[in-house]
Amino acid sequence: MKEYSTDKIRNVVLASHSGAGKTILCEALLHFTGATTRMGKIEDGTTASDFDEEEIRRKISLYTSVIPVEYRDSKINFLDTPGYTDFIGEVISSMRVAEGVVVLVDAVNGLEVGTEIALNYCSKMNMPRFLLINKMERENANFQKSLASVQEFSDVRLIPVQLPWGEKLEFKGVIDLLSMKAYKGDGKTAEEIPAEFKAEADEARAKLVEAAAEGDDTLLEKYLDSGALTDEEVIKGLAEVVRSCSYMPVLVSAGHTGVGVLKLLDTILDLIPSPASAEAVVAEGKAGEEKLEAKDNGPLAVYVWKTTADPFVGKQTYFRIYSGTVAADSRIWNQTKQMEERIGTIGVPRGKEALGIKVAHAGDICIVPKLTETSTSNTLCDKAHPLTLPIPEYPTALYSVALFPKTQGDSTKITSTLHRLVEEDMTLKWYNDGTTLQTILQGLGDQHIDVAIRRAESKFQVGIILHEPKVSYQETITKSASAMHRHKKQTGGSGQFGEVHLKVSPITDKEFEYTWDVFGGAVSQSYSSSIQKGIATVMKEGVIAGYPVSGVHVSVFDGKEHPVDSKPVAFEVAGRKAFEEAVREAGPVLREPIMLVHITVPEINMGDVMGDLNTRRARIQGMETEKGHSVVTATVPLQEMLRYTTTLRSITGGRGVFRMELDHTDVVPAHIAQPIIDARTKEMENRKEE
Ligand SMILES: Nc1nc2c(ncn2[C@@H]2O[C@H](COP(=O)(O)OP(=O)(O)O)[C@@H](O)[C@H]2O)c(=O)[nH]1
Ligand SMILES: [Mg+2]
Repeated sequence: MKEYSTDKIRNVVLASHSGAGKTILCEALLHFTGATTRMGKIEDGTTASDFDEEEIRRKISLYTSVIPVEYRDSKINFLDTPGYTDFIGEVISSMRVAEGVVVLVDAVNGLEVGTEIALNYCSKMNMPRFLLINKMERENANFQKSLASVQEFSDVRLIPVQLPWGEKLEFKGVIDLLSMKAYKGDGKTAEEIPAEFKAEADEARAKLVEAAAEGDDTLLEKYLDSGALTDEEVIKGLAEVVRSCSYMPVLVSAGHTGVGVLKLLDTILDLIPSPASAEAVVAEGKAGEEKLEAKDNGPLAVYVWKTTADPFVGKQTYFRIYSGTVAADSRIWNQTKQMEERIGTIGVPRGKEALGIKVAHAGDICIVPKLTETSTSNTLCDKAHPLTLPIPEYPTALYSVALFPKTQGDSTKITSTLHRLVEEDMTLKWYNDGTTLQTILQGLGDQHIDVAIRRAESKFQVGIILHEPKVSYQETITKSASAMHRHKKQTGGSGQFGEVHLKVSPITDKEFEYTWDVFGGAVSQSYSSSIQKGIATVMKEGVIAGYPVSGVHVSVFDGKEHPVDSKPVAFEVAGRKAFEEAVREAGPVLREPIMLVHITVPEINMGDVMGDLNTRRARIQGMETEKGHSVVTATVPLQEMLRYTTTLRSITGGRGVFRMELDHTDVVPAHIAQPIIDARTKEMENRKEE
């Protein structure tokens, strides 16, 4: 592919609710700019964006694809993102490396929840944005209604820069308010605005000029004096109000038929900043913050926003150059990993293809194969001029599953596979739970986990079984108790003898404490470490329910030894048994983790959310309402929160979010603890029978 200089590049995210037509829009953009001879179809799995086998199978986008579109001597890198909430991480990573977002709505459905979420991230990340009302040719398409549904939600004012030339089956083209011309079909040729739309267009144009005048003071002055601006001034002013996120231009299209697609490109080139004119990014350098402008001769600063590992194709690293240039056959310093990487070939990604180039310029998005250690969110730079680029904030993964290998062979591969998966995806985490001895994978929802597991199975050939994770309960005691145990085996051969008397008492400030309080030398203190060893085994394995014991003080206060038969192992057994018995006598209970949960939901869902929390043993700490949103703070046992992601989504239609952290542990109420204890007792009995 041709090389493009910084001012000829645009990086634009396509974001919306799933199904608004982003992927098909990309097909149309490629086709109507002459890059492809025909448009692919979702139904046939033939689009440039959705090339992954899982995407083809599900007929939805799961990963961001880069679709570069060459037009008017420039290149627009479209980042086609998935719309489903579980994959919001892909949208965040894409926004991180783009200068603008085109937010789509389906002209029949209007604003949908996935689009609300995309708009919220646009605001959070300060992204210049367009609203594209798509599928205008559909029966029941309604421009005004769709526009109103977004305006009601958006904190940025909408300003039409186009009007639809007809609607539904009559949707012929777009009336462009920037040039005050009408464009039929894909929009190659301009014609006069049809008479029946003239008045409406004049009125909309007046509003557009007024919005543009807000762009800067001289424009405003001129506008107030003369009541008019030239076409260039309108574009200049609008570009400014778009860049400052004061306004969101509104456009129309039907990706499917190609109507409006070229005018979309024209408007992007006019109004969305190129990397050269965008805000400088702030990197962390040796001597503090450094502002980086997208310039070829600036210090090298490259951000890795996406990586994919594939055992057949190898590793692919997608990066965005913030400053400097990257050439094929060169070396680059990975500042995050503190190591050098070799760059062989570089390319411009287009779906699954990589179109080779020799040099990539500041502002561009490229792909390199076979970087060994580089993972998503790393910064690459010049070793002599170290820089670290900021990483965006991702939602925390709160949907957990426990993973088990299907076969012995799988168990050896699980760790390395999980390592690969989380390296690619900033919203996926895994760890081994030391208490429950389970391998836990955490993601944003069941679909997210499902896709990750399928990826592990198909790409890395690892068989995985999923279970609901166990909560890491703890056993503890509520009162003091004493017990003794005599371990005696003195029939035939060498004998064993050890007797231990001990007392357990609850403590709150420590997990465990041990004291040797034997007076008069009934037992030699040299057996103390063996006794402790016996106790430690029980502490780990638990007494009543198989969970670790904590919050116990043990005092060994008496015992007996035999001059010949006493040996360490005998005292270890005696210590273990005595401790077990003492714990059983000391009012043992289970403790559970209690989470501090913050839930944000639309105000109208508040009642349902509270009602549901009541069934989850929640204690409400606070409630606030602000701008139509309510925030509930509550402490809730972790056990009750395991599948809350799914519940909250269904109560709020996907609009609710929550986060949580460990607050404290508390005693599990008897009616909940008993079944857990019973299950454990049964399990132990079964084990004995085996
Ligand atoms: N009627 C109509 N259907 C469309 C249009 N664009 C896309 N579609 C269909 O809408 C569905 C979702 O499209 P897709 O591009 O996958 O949406 P995405 O999830 O936003 O990427 C597919 O069945 C498309 O064929 C359009 O302009 N008009
Ligand atoms: Mg898609």
